[in-house]
Amino acid sequence: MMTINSPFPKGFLWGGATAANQLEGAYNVGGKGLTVADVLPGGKIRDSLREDPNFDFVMDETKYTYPNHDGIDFYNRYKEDIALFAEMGFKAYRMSIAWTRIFPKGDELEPNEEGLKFYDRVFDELSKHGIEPVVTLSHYEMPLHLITEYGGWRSREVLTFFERYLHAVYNRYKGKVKYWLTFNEINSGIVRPLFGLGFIAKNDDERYQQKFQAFHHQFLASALAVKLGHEIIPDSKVGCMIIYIPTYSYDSNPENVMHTLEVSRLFNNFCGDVHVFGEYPSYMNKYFKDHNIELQMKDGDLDLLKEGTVDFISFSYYMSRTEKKVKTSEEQVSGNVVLGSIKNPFLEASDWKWEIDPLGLRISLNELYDRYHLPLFIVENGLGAYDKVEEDGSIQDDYRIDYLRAHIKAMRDALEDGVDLIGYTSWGCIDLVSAGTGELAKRYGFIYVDKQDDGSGTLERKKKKSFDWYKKVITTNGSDL
Ligand code: BGP
Repeated sequence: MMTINSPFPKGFLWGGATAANQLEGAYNVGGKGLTVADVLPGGKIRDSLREDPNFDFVMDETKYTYPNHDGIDFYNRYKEDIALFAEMGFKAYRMSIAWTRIFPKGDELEPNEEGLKFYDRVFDELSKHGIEPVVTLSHYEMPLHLITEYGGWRSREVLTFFERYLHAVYNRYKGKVKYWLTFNEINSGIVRPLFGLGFIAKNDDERYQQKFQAFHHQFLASALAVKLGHEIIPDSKVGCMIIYIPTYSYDSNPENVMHTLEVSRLFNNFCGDVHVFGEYPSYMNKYFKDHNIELQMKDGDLDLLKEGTVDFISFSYYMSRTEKKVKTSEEQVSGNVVLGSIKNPFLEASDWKWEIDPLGLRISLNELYDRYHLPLFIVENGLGAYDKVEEDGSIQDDYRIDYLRAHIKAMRDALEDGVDLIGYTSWGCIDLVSAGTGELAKRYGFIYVDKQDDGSGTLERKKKKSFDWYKKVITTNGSDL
């Protein structure tokens, strides 16, 4: 083993990350209710639903079956999967609780015991292996009933139901879970309210007034999650979770630089600022005014935001983006399809046009730490790629190793810059269903799952080449990459 001193602190939380609706399967088992993810089709079209005016939240068994209903059957195979995580040496496992296993419709008075028991079993299994759970309270799903009956997070009533959910899980798991994350990639609602906020913005009223009202309710819910977390589990640490995408100006034209600042504030900073400072940032006043947004608040709302500021910042990092105030039509289509940003000539992109930028991770860590002075936790990072099983059964995913190595080096540099980074859980440590596209073919794992998008496959788990590599990284605490 290498003897080089590692810049990673002792106790650094190395591990992997997943989300309930992307791997558990068993979507209607154990009393579980339907969630937003259960009515999204699989296949490449999912992303295009973001603003589809014809999309409706209706369960149609003929359309919405594989893969999101079956996931990778973690519901039944969690012991085998956790044993593989333990073999890699995981110190932490980021996972989410499906709200609909605990409150199938969302507005019941009492939790579903069978759902609670499932996560008891998972947490006990993790504890057996000495793996610390890091639990997302809501990862891109909310009970479908709360969407169809109440309009998702636009309704203030949802806050009451979420509070009930918080009491149920905090009281049940208080001896088992210390690290909690509130809403997965909360700022994704800026561009994609479907997953997190529970609606599709089809007109300007929904795009501005209703969307930011929904955000306000989620901020209150997040603050409540921190406050109650500290009350019920005194040693708990509760963090927010944002997608961080460092945003570069296309050139030194001050018009483009100012535009870039505005894009970045809204996307990268707004949600984090509310979570850390417990108040709305002043730059949002102008945005609200320009878009005729008037938030409806109740007495005590602003106090709650102040009382529930987060203990740490967790974030996902996959790519950077490049902005220009006025884009040519060619630039509009050549860049990042999800974000509408333009192509960066210095960077290569993944098969899904996500621009690969390890230095961007170092930049992100520095920007976040300079701004917030709070511990940082990277809870998602990885390369979605098509993997091939060779004739001898091996999976030679050197491209994934290269991607992860470069990003871990960037973390090392950021630690040397003085950033306080407490952990790294790489995304999709075991292959799972893609959130953006609904496919299984976009794989991230160290562990291959034999399941294809047409439903074929045995679900057998196989170690990829990256499995042993990541194991070595963890054993040497990041000194041997
Ligand atoms: C994040 C989500 C995850 C995950 C990941 C990869 O946005 O929090 O749920 O899926 O991105 O994205 P995708 O699955 O679209 O490749």
